[in-house]
This record gives sequence, C-alpha cells and structure tokens, in this order.
Amino acid sequence: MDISSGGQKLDTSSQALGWLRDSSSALSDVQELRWRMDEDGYLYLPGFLNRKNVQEVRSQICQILAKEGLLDPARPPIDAMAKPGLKLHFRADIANRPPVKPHLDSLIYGPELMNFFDRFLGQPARHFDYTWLRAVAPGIGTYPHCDVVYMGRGSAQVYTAWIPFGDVPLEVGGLVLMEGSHRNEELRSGYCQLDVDTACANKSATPLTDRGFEKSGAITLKPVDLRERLGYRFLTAEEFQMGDVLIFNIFLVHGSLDNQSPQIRLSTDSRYQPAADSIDERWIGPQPPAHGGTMIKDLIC
Ligand SMILES: O=C(O)CCC(=O)C(=O)O
Repeated sequence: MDISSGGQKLDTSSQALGWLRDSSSALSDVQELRWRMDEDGYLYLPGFLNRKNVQEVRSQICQILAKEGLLDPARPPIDAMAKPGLKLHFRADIANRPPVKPHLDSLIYGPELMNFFDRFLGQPARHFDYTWLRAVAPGIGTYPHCDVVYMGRGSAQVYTAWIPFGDVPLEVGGLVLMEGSHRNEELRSGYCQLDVDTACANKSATPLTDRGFEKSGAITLKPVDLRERLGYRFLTAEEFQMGDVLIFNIFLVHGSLDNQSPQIRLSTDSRYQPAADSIDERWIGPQPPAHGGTMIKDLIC
C-alpha cells in the first residue's frame, strides 16, 4: 500500500521514513524523559492510558456520529465506518460539551496525564480548557504545521498530547512528524514567530500568507516537498492503538497521513503547560473564544 500525506505519496525508504521511538520503558526516569523531549521533540508512550476507558469514549463519540447520519448504517457505530462521500475533519463541538466532555476530560485531564506533566515539568501543570477532536473522514489528512502558531500567546512550554480514539494503522492516517524539526533555525526564527489570528492592517494578506505560508497556519500543502527540502525523515507508528499517547512540543513540525480506509479516524489533541506560566487566552475559560473574532490582532506587515 502507498501511504500519502497531503495527497503526496511518501518515500518509504529508511532515509525518508522511520518509526517513533517508544519511551514507555523510560517513564520512571524523568531526567531521561526530559532529555528525550529535548533531543527528539516528542515522547511516544504506547499503552499509557487504559484501553477500555478510551474505548468507552470512542463509543460515545460514535453514537453521536451515527445519530447525525454520518456513518454507514450497515455497520455497527463503534466501527466508525463513514457513509459514502462524507466530508469531515474536525468535531471540537463534540469534545467540548456534554455528554462526551465529562468522560473525555476525566481521561485526558485525569490523574495519569496530569501527574505525568507535574513530574515532567518539575512543577504543577495545567491543561487548556479547550480540546481538539479530529474525526477525519476518508481523504486528505492534516497539513504540516507547528502548534506554536495556534497557541503561542502564553508559555513556550506548551505540550500537545495526541491520543487516538481507535486503532490507527497506516492506512487510517495517524500522526506523522518530522524528526528533529523542532531545532530548525529557519522555522524557529520565521514561521514559528507567527500567529494564525493576526491580519495585516496595511494590505490584504495575513502575516502568514505574506511570508509564503498558508492562511490556515500550515507551512505548506506539500508535505513531501517540505520534507525533501529540509532533509528530515517522517516518523510515525505502524499502528497507533487505543491507550497510546504521543506528546510533543509546539515547535515540532507534524501533520497526519491521509486516511485511505473507509473508516473515520478519531483522535484528540490536548495541551498542557506549567500552571505558573502565562497562558494563551484563546483556549481557556468555560467557553474558550478559540480562533477568529475578537482574537484577531492587526499588524503592519
Ligand atoms: O490529528 C491530526 O490530524 C492533527 C493533529 C495535530 O495537528 C496536533 O495534534 O497538533
């Protein structure tokens, strides 16, 4: 099977594609975890959460998608088989309100992950109040980006936890990152300084488009060209499984593989940082304002 991202076929030679390093055996050694985060920009923790608890939340999400008529009625909702022609990518509304929110929150903001971040950060951690839920129908995945352009108004020590709510073999299109890209000087001093919620007051552009990036915050719509230009390998897992957690920093380039299966890929991304640091206003409060509206700042470009 060919795998692709952004519709571009990936080179699967070992110079271009590798597998994520499993850090679960280092969980008790916080110095080692910090070293790996510095070195790799990520920590891949297979089986960190209880699979059964993840499956219960999956089941709730699938029930909602089924009620909305988005699934193939010939298959059980838990399989999340997309109805033909479905276009779907993002369902944060499901994650951020009942009935799913309390169950999801107790899993992704529960003691396992919060204690992990307290220890990892060496100080009390807090999470953003907003949770991103991806419900990616068959088709193109997420284009390459760094999270800092969406959540860089507070602490620089924000970490993302990407959590699959279903088993995600390659063809279902899991997360893919660019090895070592968190240290790329060109990106750190250029793209990573930008904020998706800014506009140019003096021209019809945004600071992102003005510098050749995408308005959406993506670096490019051509992930393979970007990888070739920067010279990094793509890293992913042969199969992400329910219970796995992939944590990465906000400067690491990542996106996802295209979904070449008939099912909807379900996953959340949630964010954690030191509680004492300033926090991005867009993602906190009982109803986080998120993107757009009053969050847009005008700049001279
Ligand atoms: O799941 C995806 O397709 C993208 C996830 C992502 O961009 C993130 O976790 O920051």
